[in-house]
Amino acid sequence: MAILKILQYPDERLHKVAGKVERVNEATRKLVRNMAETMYSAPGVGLAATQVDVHEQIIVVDVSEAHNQLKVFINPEVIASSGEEECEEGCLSVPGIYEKVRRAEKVTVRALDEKGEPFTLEADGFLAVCIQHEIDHLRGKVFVEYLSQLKQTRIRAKLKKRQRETL
Ligand code: GNR
Ligand code: NI
Repeated sequence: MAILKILQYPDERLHKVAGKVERVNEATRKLVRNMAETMYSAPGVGLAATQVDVHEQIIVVDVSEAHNQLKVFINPEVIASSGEEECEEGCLSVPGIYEKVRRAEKVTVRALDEKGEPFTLEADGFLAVCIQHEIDHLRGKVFVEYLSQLKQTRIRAKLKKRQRETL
């Protein structure tokens, strides 16, 4: 297994749109294992392949306290959503920044699992927030893009400065 390098905002590769996984094979499963290890070690509750510079529709999520409920979504699609909820979000690609984002309260997601089998999951609460945050990454969207232009400019400047100082 391996810890993968997570792209840091503002990096234009975070805005690439991920392509569909054509077939789920051993290489897909190896990437999933490495993404899970990277997420747990960060630590984080989710990770999208986009964040490790792989532009395929793969996400891993685990919102359990014991880190024993890994969920893998390949080619995920939100097929239904309802309600609205605001949650303070963070992102491993935008370290140290936490801001409130409004999203659907409940989502129904259709995806393939790591065996390539289709499944449907209904999620609410924090799991629903995380799934939407990760699917956004696959579309090239980072949560700060929901904020005002002023906040985005400030966050970009802050992270660029920090990246210069830690080189
Ligand atoms: O670890 C993470 N925490 C988090 C908190 C609130 C809303 C979303 C998230 S996802 C984030 C990991 C991450 O960046 N995934 O893309
Ligand atoms: Ni993120």
